[in-house]
Amino acid sequence: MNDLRAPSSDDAFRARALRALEKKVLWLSTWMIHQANFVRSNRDGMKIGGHQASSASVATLMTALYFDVLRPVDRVAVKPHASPVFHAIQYLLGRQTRDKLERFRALGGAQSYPSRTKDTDDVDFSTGSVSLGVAMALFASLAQDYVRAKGLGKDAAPPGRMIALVGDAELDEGNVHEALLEAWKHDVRNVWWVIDYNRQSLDSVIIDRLFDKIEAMFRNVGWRVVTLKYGRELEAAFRRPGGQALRAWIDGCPNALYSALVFKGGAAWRERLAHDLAGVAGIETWLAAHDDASLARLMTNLAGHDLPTVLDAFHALTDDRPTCLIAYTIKGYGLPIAGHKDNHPGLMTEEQMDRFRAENGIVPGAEWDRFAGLDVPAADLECFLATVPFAASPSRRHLAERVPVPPALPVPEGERMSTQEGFGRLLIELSRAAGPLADRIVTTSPDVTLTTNLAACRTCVSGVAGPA
Ligand SMILES: Cc1ncc(C[n+]2csc(CCOP(=O)(O)OP(=O)(O)O)c2C)c(N)n1
Repeated sequence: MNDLRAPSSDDAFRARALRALEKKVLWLSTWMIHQANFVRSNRDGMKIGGHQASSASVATLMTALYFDVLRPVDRVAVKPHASPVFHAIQYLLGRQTRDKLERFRALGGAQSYPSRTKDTDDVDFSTGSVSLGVAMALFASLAQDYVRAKGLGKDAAPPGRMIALVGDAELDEGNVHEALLEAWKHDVRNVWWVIDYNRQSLDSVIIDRLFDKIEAMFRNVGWRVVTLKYGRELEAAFRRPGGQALRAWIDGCPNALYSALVFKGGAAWRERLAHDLAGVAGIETWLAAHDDASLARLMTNLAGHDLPTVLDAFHALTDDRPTCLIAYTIKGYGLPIAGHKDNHPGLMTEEQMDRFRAENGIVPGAEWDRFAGLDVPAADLECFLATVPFAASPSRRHLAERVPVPPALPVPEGERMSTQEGFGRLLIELSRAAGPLADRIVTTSPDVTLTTNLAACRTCVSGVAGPA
């Protein structure tokens, strides 16, 4: 360190360190997938796959969360296709091995989708089938409330925030909407759903103006909605002559056209804007002041890729109100496949990867080096990583005390009965016996307490999801 002040007290240093880590997260997640597909030996030639574009879309959001915003008590459901980003972050934090990254999607390697059972780097929720993690984060918050209300938790730490990083297409799944209503019934708290609004799904572009509806839906169930649309550079451009027309143009731009222009790049942006905004005072001068590369950079400066904007938005959430953050992003941001309509399973070619490696200042052979090519010295980054709040405790897992379970349960009296009745009567006996086991039994039956004979069971709370 040149600066004698502690890194954590130096805002400028923090900003530089976070920016460097954001770049490294994008590099490592992209390289991990490339390496698995093009470098690692492949005995049978079968497709390996991986999602470079989906990962790039959330590199900034996840950098902000894991390296600055999260505390050990928080829990995150990571968008399934962003698994490489999660593993890259854990690697930078020293909680994932290079060997597992090199075996991404292979037996024993880092998993395609974050897995609590198969991954070893502290996954909070297994996500894979899209939308399940989203709902899980929400139900985890209800479970947390239950545990705290019953005094079953061990410590008096403040409640964790249950955070889901949500692909916009995940909202097509019905369980998400059921979960929202259920959460409303139970006055859910401490939940953030961060929607990675890249407006691209697997096969298609998200229908325009869907988000008016989605926003209304969240507000309807009492959630705060925070929309992060433009980054600071675009906001500055909107303040220049012609800027209001530019903003109106982007606001009205169909999702499919925006994605296509992102993919085509600066020359295409120039041609389209010169045509559509012809005659608007200030636009011609503004266009002339940018070369193609800087024009493309500016037109893709969405808030979900603008680290300071993202950090400010997260840090502004200081109460426990459930919150939906809609972060405008670009699928494949920072990669040559950005915006391409088929980029969901798309992989960068070897030539594209060679260029990307050079742009990242990484020499062949140094691809896994945690700090290669960054403009912050490695020792300073190690210093910074040692102060990351999320990594402050060595383990985030809690082990519950063992609860004694009777060796046998009395067979319910009676000649004949249905299994449903038998089950209900066994549970009633357990509940009458009271004690720690009874205190911890929660049924998750949705609205079938009577028909499953659980009505007399004093500890059973029907409709609350998740065992304590
Ligand atoms: C339950 C379920 N339905 C459909 C799919 C197929 N599928 C895989 S990815 C995907 C779209 C992903 O889009 P999005 O959630 O917006 O994430 P992105 O990768 O675009 O960021 C779909 C529909 C799935 N995996 N699981």
